Amino acid sequence: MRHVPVVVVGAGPAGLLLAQLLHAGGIDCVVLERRDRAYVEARIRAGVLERGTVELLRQAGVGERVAREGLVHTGFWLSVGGRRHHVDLAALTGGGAVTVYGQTEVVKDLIAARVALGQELVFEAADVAVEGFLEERAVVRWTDGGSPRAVSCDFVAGCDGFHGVCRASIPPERLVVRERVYPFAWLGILADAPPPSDELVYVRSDRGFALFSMRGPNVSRSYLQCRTDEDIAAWPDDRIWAELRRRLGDIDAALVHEGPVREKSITPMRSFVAEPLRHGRLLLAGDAAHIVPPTGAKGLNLAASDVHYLSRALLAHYHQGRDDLLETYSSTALARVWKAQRFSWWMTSMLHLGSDPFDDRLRVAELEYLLGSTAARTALAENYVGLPF
Ligand code: RFL
Ligand code: PHB
Repeated sequence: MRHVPVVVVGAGPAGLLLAQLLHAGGIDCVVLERRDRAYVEARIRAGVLERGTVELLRQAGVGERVAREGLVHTGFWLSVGGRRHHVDLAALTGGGAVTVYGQTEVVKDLIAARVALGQELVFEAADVAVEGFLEERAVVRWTDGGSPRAVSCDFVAGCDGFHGVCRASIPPERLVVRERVYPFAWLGILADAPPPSDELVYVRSDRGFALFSMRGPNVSRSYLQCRTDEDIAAWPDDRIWAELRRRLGDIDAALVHEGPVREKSITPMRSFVAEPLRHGRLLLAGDAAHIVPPTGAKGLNLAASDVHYLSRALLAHYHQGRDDLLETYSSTALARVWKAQRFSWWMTSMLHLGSDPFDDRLRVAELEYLLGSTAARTALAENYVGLPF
């Protein structure tokens, strides 16, 4: 059986970025992806990159397009009860900013780079199975166009997202799972229309949360808080635009520009962490190990910070014969994951409308405090631009 140093399961941002960083460090790997290339490149998800994530893309050799086309945002808006308040990220964090650049573009850049390097990337790898990761050698099996395939490896990187096979292969008694499922969801649209502002607008209104984001000066990405069992068929485009305007309030409603809706979907909201991230030769990274609700824009950035710690640990193993970073990978990555969990939970609770009147009134007080306190806004800004890796 062929032996490779590392098998990466999943060609999302975590798996592709890890493969690229390992290649830059002279370590070969095989990347196995269940879907086809077109599907992976078209999946619309995150849009806000922390500085550390942009820097990691640069280190991985794919920093050029994001530097050219990414929109640097030095602030965002909080709209509360119809009035907008500015959060000046740069002033509050001594020059901090985020970059608005679609996850789709990140994935396209990473796939193009791997293909250009002639490195192994298997799309439509079916029935991936991960075995022997607590033994001398791990073995990964899959089927490729109906033919069975297998490789042995030193390490398996489980980067196959929340519904992947890697976490599911770990005996449940070895995992500690902590989870919160929220009683609301997001209805998201991507439309060919300019966003209402050149910065993101997070809205708390008495009709629920809304978010106005973008993928470029003429492409808006907007979200509405909705029920978890919402029927998307009950939301024709006109109803969505009208609701977005209502949540933004009378003063700003006219800023909402309508345009052809290219994508429409409903996203459930969940906080989830499965610990530890290492099980012998199997190392989990990104959504395979943890999920945050999207309100804090942290999911993709956590995938990037996990991969930073993991690539560093694997390269130290191969080049310096040291395993201390592999041994501490889980605790190091999780320390940052839990801080982002706290922030994402806090942003989500503060901005969404709940069902408990007391809790809802507390959230309004929290927002009023935030708007009136530079200290509180500094804590928000520091977390939003991203804690150091
Ligand atoms: P992914 O992207 O889910 O990739 C996993 C890959 O593994 C493949 N796979 C398998 N391959 C082989 N065999 C199997 N058995 C497999 N099972 C699965 C899948 O096909 C897929 O290609 O996980 P990864 O790489 O960890 O990346 C995580 C991010 O995708 C995710 O955290 C973010 O999208 C979350 N997120 C956001 N994060 C941010 O940092 N900023 C944001 O602004 C932001 N906004 C969002 C978001 C997620 C959203 N949704 C749809 C949940 C907005 C939304 C609406
Ligand atoms: C997005 O542009 O998709 C986006 C932006 C900010 C968030 C979540 C999603 O907090």
